[in-house]
Amino acid sequence: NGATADIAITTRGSDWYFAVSAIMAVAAFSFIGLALRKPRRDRLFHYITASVTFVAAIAYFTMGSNLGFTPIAVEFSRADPKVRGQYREIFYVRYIDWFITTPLLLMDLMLTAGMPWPTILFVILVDEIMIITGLVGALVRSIYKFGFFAFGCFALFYIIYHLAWESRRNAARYGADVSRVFLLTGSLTTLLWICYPIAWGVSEGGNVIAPDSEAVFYGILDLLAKPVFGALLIWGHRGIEPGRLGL
Ligand code: RET
Repeated sequence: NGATADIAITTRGSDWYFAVSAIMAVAAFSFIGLALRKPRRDRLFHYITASVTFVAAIAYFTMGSNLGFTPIAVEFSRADPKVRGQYREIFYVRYIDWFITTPLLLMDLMLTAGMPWPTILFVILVDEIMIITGLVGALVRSIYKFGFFAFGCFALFYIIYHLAWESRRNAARYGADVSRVFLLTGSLTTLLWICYPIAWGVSEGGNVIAPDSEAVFYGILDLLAKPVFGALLIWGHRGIEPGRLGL
């Protein structure tokens, strides 16, 4: 066991990752099932949200199988700061998931708010910058890590400003029901997305918590940000004609 003895790797995470994967898959099929009961024109938010949960199901299946990670040298051991030359597993597959799913979640929100495509595409670009800087930061040595992290946090601030201010005001123009579903899902998103850099800071960033705890932290965030968010969004859209939002 010499090769794995000095790499901090999740030991009990696998079952949990598989469980999250199963929940994501059930959510995805449920969203598709709900879509099939609607006329084709009214399925946009079902399709977007089902895609998000399908991609997450595959990412979590990958992590449950102990794949999609790479060992990265950490400066200090979590257990004993005097011990050097240790490694931690960094799940790069998370970032492949986020690169695909966070733009879709932003589309869910900004299309609900009736925002125009140029604005949506620009905010999505900023979101991709956030994910990529997070990935690079996760993979490089710790003296560089927090430089990339800072860029990612700036990007997140910009996204939150757009949701909390520009999109919220725009949604209000479409009536009380649109405003209500945007406020609910937008607030949930703001609250949850701020927790991701915290999880990153204590996992990939600072190697403060164990990979088992990382699995739980990100897993709960992802369950709230994808299936729970998606269910609320689709439920909130029940009385809203997509045509009213210009879709
Ligand atoms: C990183 C590190 C760099 C700084 C910031 C981050 C934010 C990530 C976020 C991820 C959201 C993911 C979601 C996934 C799917 O449900 C990349 C961790 C700000 C906000 C919502």
